[in-house]
Amino acid sequence: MGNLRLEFIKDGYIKINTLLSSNEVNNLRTIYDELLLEKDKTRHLRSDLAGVEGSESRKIERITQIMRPSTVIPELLKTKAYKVALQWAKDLLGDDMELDFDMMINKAPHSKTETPWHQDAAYWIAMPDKRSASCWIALDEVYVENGCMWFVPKREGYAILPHKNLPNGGALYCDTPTDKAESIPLSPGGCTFHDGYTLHYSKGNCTDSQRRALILNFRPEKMIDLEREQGVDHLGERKQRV
Ligand SMILES: O=C(O)CCC(=O)C(=O)O
Repeated sequence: MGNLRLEFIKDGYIKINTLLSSNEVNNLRTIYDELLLEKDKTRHLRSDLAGVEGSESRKIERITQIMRPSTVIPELLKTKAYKVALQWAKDLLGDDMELDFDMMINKAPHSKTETPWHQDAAYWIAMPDKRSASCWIALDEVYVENGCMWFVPKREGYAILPHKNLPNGGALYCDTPTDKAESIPLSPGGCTFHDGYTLHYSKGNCTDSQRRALILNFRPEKMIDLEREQGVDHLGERKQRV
């Protein structure tokens, strides 16, 4: 752990080959697929990070994002993923780390749409304590061609680069040199942790299967309180930092 902690602090991300067993992954996949199909119950939490093309009623989701899935299926909170990832967050950044929000990001087969380069902090309110850890758990084998994560090792501390919105309600992105970027393929049940200031990205899914990721975001308890006081609960579409 010592080395991984130092690596996380230095580079802003780490890879963990096995966070979950195949049984745990299978359990999560069942819940995940149920939520993807549950369009009514997840409507208020759901958006397409690729932006919407055509009319709302005819839209085909390319990058489905469902915020706070555990508010729809609370059983998620009891799964091993949430417990083990929380312990990792505490070990990496301190015992006051807690779950701020969970989310699902699914790339549909042949959706061929990248998640653009961004820093998560561009979506968040300004916080005096900047510690954060986002655990990105692969529920499928992930590799470059179906959209595994890429990171640029963090060197600039806590700077947030200027971000813009993709058209039609899509994700935030920033233009930045990415020649030092590293792709992180994972087996199901493997994960990465990145902090909110680390640039990351994924290519489009060019394969016949979906690319399912469950993402758990941790930050200090006091900063979660600050967010909630300011009305930030991560329900619904991601909003831009103001
Ligand atoms: O799953 C992806 O493609 C992107 C994930 C992401 O941007 C995040 O976890 O912050």
